[in-house]
Amino acid sequence: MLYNLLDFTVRGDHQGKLVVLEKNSGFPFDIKRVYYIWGTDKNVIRGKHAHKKLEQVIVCTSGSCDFILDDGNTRETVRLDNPSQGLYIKHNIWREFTNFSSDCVLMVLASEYYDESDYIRDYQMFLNETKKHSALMSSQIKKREKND
Ligand code: T46
Repeated sequence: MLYNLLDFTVRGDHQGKLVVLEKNSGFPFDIKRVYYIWGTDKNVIRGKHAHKKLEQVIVCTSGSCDFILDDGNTRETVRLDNPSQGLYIKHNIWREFTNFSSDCVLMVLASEYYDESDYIRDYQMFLNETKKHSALMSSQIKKREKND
C-alpha cells in the first residue's frame, strides 16, 4: 500500500464540526511541524519529490485536489476532498499533487523539521535509491533464511 487514509473522529453539533489531532491520541507520529498550502492554480503540479525519512499526514481542509503516489513500481491516485480524513504518506514515496479546486487548502502535519537534504527531487535518482533498497532487503532476507 502506498498510503493510508486516516479517518478522524469528528465532533460536531448545530454550531459546526471540529477535529482534534494531538500527540498520543492515535496519531501515527509526534508532530514536529505544520504548514499549509493554498492558492495553487488548477493545473499546476506540485511535489515531484520523495523524502528519505519524513512522514506526513495531509488534510484537505477545504476544496479538493489529487495526489499521485509512486513507490518506483506502482502509481496510485487518491483524491482528497474530505477534512475528516488524513492522507498518511511514509518515506520513500514519490508524490505529485495537482487538479486543485480554487478553494483548496491543504494542512500538512510532519514528523520532522524542514530539511532540504531529506528531499529526493530527481525521479531517476529516486528509482535508483528504490532499487538499491529492494536489493538490500532481499539480500538480508536470503541471509536470514540461510542462518535459520
Ligand atoms: C508534500 C506536500 C504536500 C520551507 O522552507 N519549509 C517547509 O517546511 C516546506 C514544506 C517548504 N519550504 C520551502 C522549500 C521550497 O523552497 O518552500 C518551497 C516549496 O517547498 P516544497 O517543494 O516542499 O513544496 P511542495 O508543495 O511541492 O511539497 C510539500 C512537501 O514538501 C511534500 O512533502 O507532500 O507539500
